Amino acid sequence: MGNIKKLLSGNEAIALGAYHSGIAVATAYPGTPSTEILENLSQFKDIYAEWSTNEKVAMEVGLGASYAGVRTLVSMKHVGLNVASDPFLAAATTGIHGGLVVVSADDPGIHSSQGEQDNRYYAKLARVPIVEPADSQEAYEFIGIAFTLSEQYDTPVLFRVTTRVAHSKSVVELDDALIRPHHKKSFYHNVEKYVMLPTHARNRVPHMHRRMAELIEYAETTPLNQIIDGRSKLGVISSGVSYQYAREVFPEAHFLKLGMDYPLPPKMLHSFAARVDKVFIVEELDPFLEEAIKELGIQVEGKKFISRVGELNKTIVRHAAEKAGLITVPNQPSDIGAIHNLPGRPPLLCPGCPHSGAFFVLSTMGQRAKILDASGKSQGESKLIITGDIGCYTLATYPPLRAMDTTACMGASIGQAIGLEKAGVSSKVVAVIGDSTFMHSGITGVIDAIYNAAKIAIVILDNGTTAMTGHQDHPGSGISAQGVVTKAVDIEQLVRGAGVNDVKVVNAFDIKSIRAALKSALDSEEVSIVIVRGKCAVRNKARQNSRRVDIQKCNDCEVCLRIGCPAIYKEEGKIIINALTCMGDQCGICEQLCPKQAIGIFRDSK
Ligand SMILES: Cc1ncc(C[n+]2csc(CCOP(=O)(O)OP(=O)(O)O)c2C)c(N)n1
Repeated sequence: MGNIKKLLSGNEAIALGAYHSGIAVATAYPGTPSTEILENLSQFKDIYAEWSTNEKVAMEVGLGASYAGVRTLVSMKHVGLNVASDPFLAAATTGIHGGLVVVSADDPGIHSSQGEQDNRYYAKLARVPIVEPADSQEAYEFIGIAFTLSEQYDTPVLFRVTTRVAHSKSVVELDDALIRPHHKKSFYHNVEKYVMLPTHARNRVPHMHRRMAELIEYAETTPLNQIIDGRSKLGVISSGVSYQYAREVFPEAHFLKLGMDYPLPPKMLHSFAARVDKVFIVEELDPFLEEAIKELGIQVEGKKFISRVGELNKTIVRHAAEKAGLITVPNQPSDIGAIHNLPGRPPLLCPGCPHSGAFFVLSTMGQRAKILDASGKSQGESKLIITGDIGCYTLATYPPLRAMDTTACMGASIGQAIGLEKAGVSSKVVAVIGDSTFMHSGITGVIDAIYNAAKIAIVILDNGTTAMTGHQDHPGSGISAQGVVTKAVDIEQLVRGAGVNDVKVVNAFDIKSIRAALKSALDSEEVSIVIVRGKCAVRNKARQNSRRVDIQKCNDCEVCLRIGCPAIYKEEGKIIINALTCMGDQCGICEQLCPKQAIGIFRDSK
């Protein structure tokens, strides 16, 4: 190790470690908690880094680059690997040429995701190794080891992190020896390896099993797995961030710290178990290690005492240890629910959000507003079903808008709308999807709707960015991850090209036009699309002036409060518009909706 030290998050350390390991290509689709990996890599101008259209494409671009002989990093959030699973398993079958490391950033506790899943099982399914760091130093070092491992065993490597490791900062000592080795670009024609016809694929399967047997041998001696001797007769097996909690709870125990979660080292595990009286496993989410270790005939405990739901922390592990009779906890205040005692801050759309107007109109259409109760539960069949998607706009589910009935996974809104319509619901069905999500996986739904003559309306909320994950560019913005102006994919042309005749583009801040376009789309007998276009408020720097309420004219009807704009609220019985947060000239939705013309612009004094 050299003497340069840096304070880095796990994601920053992964990016720097990958760069120092000589990667030439990096691909990703944004998603918490993985996004900063590519954001950091895109700063290096001597490598190629792209935001891919979606995770599947990211994996495919990564695989192509690996076939060209260069080291490649592909990163995504846990659910991204569901999207990329087909090429991921294909990569596991063909093997690689230049090292291919796939980062899966899992989100235990669902801080910012549509679900909780333990992606270690993907490695087992694909028969590839998992490397898992426990802090930023390891994230930096292990990435280099993962690339070597990938090349040595002709396999993609799943590099797993979780939110705490990805986002926590700690000091990283950089390694001078790792700085940018040279990698040759060379594609070798080898159809038996790269063309997965059944005859070729059949031959790769025994190769994968041989590879796994060799990886087990590697796991026995790799520095990724360490035994740390302790003084008690308790043995603890752990990995990733769970190891950090376990170290604090069991300071005296022997530890087997796994930096490689799969495949496991049987000899090492047996000899570890033999030197202690009892083995306890501390792992987040599913009993992935526990099941595999039990299969080796080693008696262990873990999940009997530790929940498989959500994130762990030191207190949860301490309580589990106490329940298991491994420690006695002196009477001390519990911090188990500490974070839950903070005041709730429900997420809201921003003041001046270009999504608000469309949702306000949708919420008032088809008697939805009358049919949903305060909690959003149905009191009967409304005349409009709104299938939703994932992005900032999912927040329109909450009151006062309550304008979303479903959200499953990225791109699902359009398929779900088709399914509802084809199943014969009596209501009209409209799918609502953001521009980045549309590029990611909405277009295939449109093609399905055209092909199968679905009578649905589709609203594409085009704010020109991937707002939810921090304003990354996407194919519709025409700016690459490295800031190069490329060609923007035009959503309108795209859907017209797919066969949609009825396409309207409306200004996101013009309520009358939105209402007219939506009414016509819902009355249509064919697939119709309304593109609601308006710049994301957070990126809108041109804000000037603000709106205010003329209390003489205001009759307290509260229509303006139903927009859900956080700049508008009621205080001491009066409607107030916060002049500091109101987007002023850039928005004006409240002014258009006020039936008493009580809202107007308040010119900033110059
Ligand atoms: C498979 C998958 N990949 C990535 C994400 C992370 N993610 C959530 S919403 C979103 C896109 C949001 O952009 P857009 O649809 O344009 O809506 P906006 O937030 O801009 O309103 C992303 C990338 C995810 N939830 N699932």
